[in-house]
Order: sequence, then structure tokens, then C-alpha cells
Amino acid sequence: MTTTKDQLIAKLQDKTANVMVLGLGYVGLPFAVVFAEAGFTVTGIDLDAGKVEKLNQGLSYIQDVSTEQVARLVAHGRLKATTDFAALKEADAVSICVPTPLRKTGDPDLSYILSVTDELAKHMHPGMVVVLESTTYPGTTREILEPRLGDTNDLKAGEDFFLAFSPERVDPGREDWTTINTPKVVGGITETCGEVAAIWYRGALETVVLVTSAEAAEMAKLLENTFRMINIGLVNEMAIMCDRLGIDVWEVIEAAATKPFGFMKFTPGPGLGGHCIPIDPLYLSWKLKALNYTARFIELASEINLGMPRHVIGLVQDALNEQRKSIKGSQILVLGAAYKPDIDDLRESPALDVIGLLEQKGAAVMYHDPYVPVIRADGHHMHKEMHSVTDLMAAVKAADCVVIVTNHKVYDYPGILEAAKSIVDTRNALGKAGRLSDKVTRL
Ligand code: SAJ
Repeated sequence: MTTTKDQLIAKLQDKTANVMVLGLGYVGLPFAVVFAEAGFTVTGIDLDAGKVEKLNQGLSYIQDVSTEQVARLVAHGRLKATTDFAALKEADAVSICVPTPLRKTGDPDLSYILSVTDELAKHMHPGMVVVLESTTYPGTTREILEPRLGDTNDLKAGEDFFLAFSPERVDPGREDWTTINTPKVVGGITETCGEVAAIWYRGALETVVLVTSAEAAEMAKLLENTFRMINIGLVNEMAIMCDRLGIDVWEVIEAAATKPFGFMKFTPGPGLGGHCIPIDPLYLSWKLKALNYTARFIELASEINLGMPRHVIGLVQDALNEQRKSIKGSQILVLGAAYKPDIDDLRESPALDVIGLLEQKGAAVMYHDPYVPVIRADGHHMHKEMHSVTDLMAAVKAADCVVIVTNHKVYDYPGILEAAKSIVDTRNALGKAGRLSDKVTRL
């Protein structure tokens, strides 16, 4: 007699399993497309009717997914979307790809996970595999999902259904490492859960790394991003120390980076942006606080990174001081608003802090970003909507100081250096020319 597990594995291996993806954002849509390409029939479920409509029309709304690919998969009946969670009653394999932001208090916000888990719980049946992809603190899968999916439906994890965690590793805009070829860590609530999830994922992904538990998989992701956050905090503090020592931190980093082993280059900047690096480590420190342990490295690095916008304001004050000017009443142009170069994402961008702090000190602030036409007032940084200036060079000439916050490739840096009265370069965007120019202040 074949068991529930055997029957599910058979469906996963012959790809007759119905795959459902909860959340069609920068993680969920690429995931859905990759599994549909692999031969599964995939249904995406998202609350955003606009996304659902676009996808069903064969249109992609995510930078890394081509409309050609979506159109082809939709036309072949491999991929579709809905806002109706009742579709889950047909599901065999479910991937949860919803946001895990922070609350204003700095605590984890699991509301998206809880919301979709409660919907999924209504449609759970024997023979399902469920994998959580959203970055979260260790223990979430076992403590939050298992009771709601299993206990409330009298289903036993590892026998009736299979529950695992697999951290997303999507880096928007990257073309060398994508959803299909980036190694994927998977860990189950039980050993069998992990094995079943790994079988599913091996049907579409090139490399699946099975670990012994969901907690190990949850923690691996947090190590990955905490590693980045702390090392960025280290080089930011190196920049502050070099500033006090009168040493060029960029030269120091370039020199250290010539070491072919045992060193990994990070660069200082105006702060830490994005929806991953500044946030994920705080999920870990929050969890450890509940266990009466202080994650000191995370807290210290976070403090340093959060202090960088204010450090930049100090550099602007120094630059204006050279012109016998104050911030108050000066015209300042912020160049680049997105959280990192050559993308349009504003989430947690340090540019918002820099603009807010300059405005608090009485500066007349303009910004330019070719990828970000408007910054909406969020009440936190910005009290009014701002629009990217249309005539960049006119704004550069008019400004008392230009602050390079995000070093998009498209900028004509030699032209900006020529036209500006004074520049604060927080990204070493001007390179050697900036180091040699007495109108440039560098981080
Ligand atoms: N930053 C620095 N100095 C650095 C690197 C980054 O100041 O040396 C700043 C960036 O300007 C940005 C923030 O840190 O404001 C985050 O930058 P990031 O390069 O880490 O970019 P993210 O946030 O897009 O990180 C993603 C992450 N991907 C996932 O979480 C799945 C991260 O794990 C990747 O390592 C990273 O992309 C990458 O390598 O590009």
C-alpha cells in the first residue's frame, strides 16, 4: 500500500503536482516561472489584483522576469494567477513568498505570514508539501506554521503533510546568479519533511542543499545577511576612523583588497538600504532578546550603519564651511535616491535620511535619480512629495553642494565634477579625480 508520502513524491517527480505560490513579488514571481518552466502547473496567489491581471495577460512586472517568458507559460496553461485562496484546495505543493518587514517599533512583522498561513490552513489536506521562503527568525516554521497548518487540521507533519523552510536568495537585477542556478538550502520540520521538500525543489532547481532542520535553514539565511550587514558596519566605522586619522579609507580598502585570500571587500557608504540587509539581522537579535541574549555585533553594526547619514551631514557642513556657508539657506542637490546603484528601489534608502536631515537643518534640498522620478511623503523622512529635478546639470551648477548618495552608472561624473561648486562623494564615484580635486569631500 503506497503511503501519503509516496503518492506525493510520485506527483512531485512526474510533475503532475499542482504547485501554488503565495505572494507574487520579486521572490514569488521568479519562483513561479522557474517551476512552470520545469514542467509543473503553477498557480500564483496574490492579494494585488493588478499583479494577478498582468500575469494572466502574460505580462511581467518584475525586472528579472521577461514578459516573453510569462506570456509563453500562460499561453501554454503552465502558469496562471488568482486572488482567490480557495484555489489552494487543489494544491499539492505550496511555496510561501510573502514580505517579512519590521514594524515601526523595530520588531518583526509576521502579519503577512500569519495571514496567508491562516488562509492555507482552511484548505490543508493530506499529501501536501509547504515551504516557507520568507526570511524570518529561527523557529518561525515550527512555532508559527506547524500548529496552524497541522494541529488545527489534525494533520501530522512528516506523515500527513510535509513542512519545510528554504531561504530565498533573490538578488534583484543580478543576471549571473538567478533563481534556477543559485544553490538552495532546504530544512524540514522533520527529516522526512526536508526530504520531500528537497525532492520537489530538485525538480526545478540546479542545486538543493538539504540541512537537518527548518531552524538550520532559517539561521543560514540570517548568517548570510548578518555577515554583510556587520562587514558593511565595519568599513563604515573604518571610514569614520580614517576621517579622524586623515587617511583615505578608499585607498586603504583598495590596498587591503589586493590580498588574494582571507579578505572580502566591502565599501563604506551613506547608510544601509534595501529590504534585506538592514532588516534580516534584526529578526535574529529580536529572537535572541526573548532568550535574554544580546546579539552585540548586530546591535553595534546597526548603530554604526544608522549613524552614517548623520556623518554625511557633517561632511556637507565641512564642505559648505570651506565656502563660508552654512547648511541653513544653502541649496543642496542629492544625487541618487535608490538604495543601491542602477535600480529603482527606495526601500530603507539612506538617501531618505540624508534628505530629511538636510531639510531639518534648513537646507533647500533637491534630488535627482533617473530611476526614481518621485519620492512620496512618508511622514517619517519626507513631509512633502519631491520630484527628481529635470535639468540635472542646471541643478548641479545651482547647488551650493552636490551630495553623491547613490552612484548610478549613467551619471557623467567628470561633467558633474566640472560643473559643481562643491561635492560630497559618499561612494567614491569620482575616483581619483575626486581625490585630486579640492572641491570634493569624500567619505
Ligand atoms: N552596501 C554598502 N557597502 C557594501 C555593500 C552594500 O554600503 O559594500 C549598501 C548598499 O548600498 C545598500 C545596502 O548596503 O544600501 C545593501 O546592499 P546589498 O549589496 O547587500 O544589496 P541587497 O540589499 O540587494 O542585498 C541582496 C541580498 N540578497 C538577498 O538577501 C537574497 C544579499 O544577500 C546579497 O548578498 C546582495 O543582494 C548582493 O550580493 O548583491
